[in-house]
Amino acid sequence: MRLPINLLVPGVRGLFLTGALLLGAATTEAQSATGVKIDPAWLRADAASKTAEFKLVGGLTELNGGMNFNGFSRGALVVTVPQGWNVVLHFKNQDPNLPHSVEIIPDGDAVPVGPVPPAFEHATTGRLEQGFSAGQGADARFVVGKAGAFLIFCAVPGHGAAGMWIRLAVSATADKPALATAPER
Ligand SMILES: [Cu+2]
Repeated sequence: MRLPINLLVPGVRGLFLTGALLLGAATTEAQSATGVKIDPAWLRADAASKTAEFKLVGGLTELNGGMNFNGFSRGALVVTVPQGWNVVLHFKNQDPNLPHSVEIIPDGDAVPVGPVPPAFEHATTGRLEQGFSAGQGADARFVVGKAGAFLIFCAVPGHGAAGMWIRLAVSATADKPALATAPER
């Protein structure tokens, strides 16, 4: 009985090792698949007028079939803005294949399938359902009056639920806007 067990142990160890190596490789690939680093030029802040301007690009890369903002999906990019500031989203769609739109929605348990009322007045690009085709876009201007966790969400049916959303954190304590990455959800 001992011999088979002794023979099994190295085999099991080998399996664990292989698993760990594969896991490591998959993680590295997932990170490089994102392919995009934060460009500080995306975000401009003017403290005097309490205005944050954010350049938001639909389908910047091929990640998630083009269903990404600035190359990020599933909450992997976080835009933090102090509560009470003005926000201007300069949205442009660069995806040659799919139309996209933008609205700010509350962070809930499930990402909606299509358009819902925005979390802040005017916090949409319009054309929510049909979206903007490649080369088109619109600005959204709104005031982030309440602190909390929100999503920058594509309302073209199915896109948000497929991962086309990043995060907007409205902070009661931050003194200036910031960009950061986060784990995907
Ligand atoms: Cu979309």
